[in-house]
Amino acid sequence: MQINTFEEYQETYQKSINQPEEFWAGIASNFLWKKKWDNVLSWDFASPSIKWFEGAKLNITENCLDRHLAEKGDTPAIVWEPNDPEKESITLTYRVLHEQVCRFANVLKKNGVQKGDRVCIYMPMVPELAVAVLACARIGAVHSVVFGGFSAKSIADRINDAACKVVVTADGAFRGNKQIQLKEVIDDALIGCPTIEKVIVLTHTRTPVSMLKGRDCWWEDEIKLVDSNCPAEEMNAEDMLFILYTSGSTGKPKGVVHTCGGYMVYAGYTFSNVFNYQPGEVYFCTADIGWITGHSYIVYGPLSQGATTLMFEGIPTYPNASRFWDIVEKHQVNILYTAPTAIRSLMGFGTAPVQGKDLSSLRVLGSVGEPINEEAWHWFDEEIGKKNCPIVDTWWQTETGGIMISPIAFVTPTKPSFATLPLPGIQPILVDEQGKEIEGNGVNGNLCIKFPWPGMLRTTYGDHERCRLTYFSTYQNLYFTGDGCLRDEDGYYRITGRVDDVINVSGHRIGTAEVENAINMHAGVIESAVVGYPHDVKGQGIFAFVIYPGLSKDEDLTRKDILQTVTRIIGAIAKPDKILFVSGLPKTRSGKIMRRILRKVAEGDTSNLGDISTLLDPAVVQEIIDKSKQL
Ligand code: 6R9
Repeated sequence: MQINTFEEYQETYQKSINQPEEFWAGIASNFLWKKKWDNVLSWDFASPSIKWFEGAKLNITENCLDRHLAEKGDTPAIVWEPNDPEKESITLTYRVLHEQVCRFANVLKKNGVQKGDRVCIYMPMVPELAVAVLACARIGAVHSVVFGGFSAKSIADRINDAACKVVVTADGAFRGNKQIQLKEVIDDALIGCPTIEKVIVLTHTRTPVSMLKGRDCWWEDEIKLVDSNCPAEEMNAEDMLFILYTSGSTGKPKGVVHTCGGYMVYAGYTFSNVFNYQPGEVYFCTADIGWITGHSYIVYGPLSQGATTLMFEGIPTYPNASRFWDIVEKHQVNILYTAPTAIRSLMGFGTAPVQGKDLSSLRVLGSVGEPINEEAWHWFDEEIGKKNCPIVDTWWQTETGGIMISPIAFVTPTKPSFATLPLPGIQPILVDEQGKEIEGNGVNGNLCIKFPWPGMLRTTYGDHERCRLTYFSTYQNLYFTGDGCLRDEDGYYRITGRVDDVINVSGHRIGTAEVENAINMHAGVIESAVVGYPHDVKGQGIFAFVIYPGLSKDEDLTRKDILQTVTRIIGAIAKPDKILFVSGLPKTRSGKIMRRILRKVAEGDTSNLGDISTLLDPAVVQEIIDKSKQL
């Protein structure tokens, strides 16, 4: 399944385009199926309706666990590194992980979870999070993991959207020198969640929590009451595997749906190839399982390939900026997959935290989540990879399920800040605003994909029309990514960032409308407009223009109040970096906010605002410019 030379890549790519069904059937035959498919692919982007490996039966956990037991039972599946470096790390072999997953799967069953039921998982980065995810998959329940940084309201919205039956959580989480009271947040969320019947709570931080009789139970107690034998549920290839919520240009996050067969094949194939994973190697992805990167490249991709995946509970700067490098040295990490925002933040500490650390085990480096700037690319290459490790700059999305455009380690010649070339099976196309294909090289356009791949989303939960409208209606017969893209003279792809109203803050997708809604909920706020602006560490920062009549002299306190409101409504990750109070917003005569102008102001570039004559009240622009200079 692994590609070893550039010529082989080119041949494989050609084949994957000319005979996609044959190609993917070949890849899929490397996995364990209970029954083979009747049909490799049927599709129609207009509906959209996408079906891969129809008729096939499988369980993804048999691919991630059972099939490795005979030869790799004693191989580490998960190595866990705690937040506190003084505490012991934990290793779960494939045998132990299998047993824990089966046990917890039985706990879910005992608590009423059946095939097809939705389970919300809100947990710290501990091995039990992976166990809970896999236990759902074991019994055919659909997991919906919610990142530990989201607020009670965000959790409630997600639980209600999917009508989840059970929540799996923990008392709390450690993050650097902070503690997050997860159970408390869940308790707040559940006030408005009538579908939840049971809450299973893992003991982790040992903070006191309230346990509601009849609803809440302890993970540790429950697993004692069940045995470790849990046959894997037979799933159809197109049965739902999980829902993961992500932000778009409208206010409400969407539940992206992935299915069992195609997702498994795609996550496994891309993991094995992009990182050139070799048996016995230690692979460390620094993402959180609350995001798609964690789903595909901490859990499903690596485990389906029998890899050793390292899970880290903490943050890169705790207890100091050497933490990642200490982990690499301690666990002899061979492959490190991280995000530009982490690289930039560590770069800020200079080279001292890297000095004296033995990074010689590293073989491949990876980047994901946002465009990586050249400076960060070179720092990663020189200081961490010692110019000896290929960097795979992997472009993909929650919706794509797995890596789409990326170098293949040791195969594709890399170029700083370029995601380079499409993986086999991926057919990117650049289009102009009208949807006309932009051919040739040295061109810019909106990035679309013109042919299905096994890992792509199938729908948005509970609202198929929204899936059609968001991804398949902008351009006919194309999947629209929402990203702008350059194809250079060599045919290499560089993702230039979102062309819609989505901001990418430290690799986290945040919809401007979502933040505006949250700000507008604050008493006193009449209206707001939110835009992204370049931020040295986060990639993009959040800039909010807020109309707040009757603002008292203490602007700063009001700013903090608004931040508090946003934290309550969405979570701390959506807090604006800058808030500017204004008396009006630049609107067109039809009432549309001209974000182009606000973006320029946020960037601090007000010299050329372009044509503002179509504005209802051009005078507000001058006021905004003057005020922004005082900020
Ligand atoms: C995997 C993930 C998706 C958006 C995507 C794009 C940006 C991700 C990138 C990248 C440039 C890369 N993005 N990887 N931009 N280069 N290597 O991040 O999924 O959270 O859904 O975000 O992130 O803008 O559209 P998700």
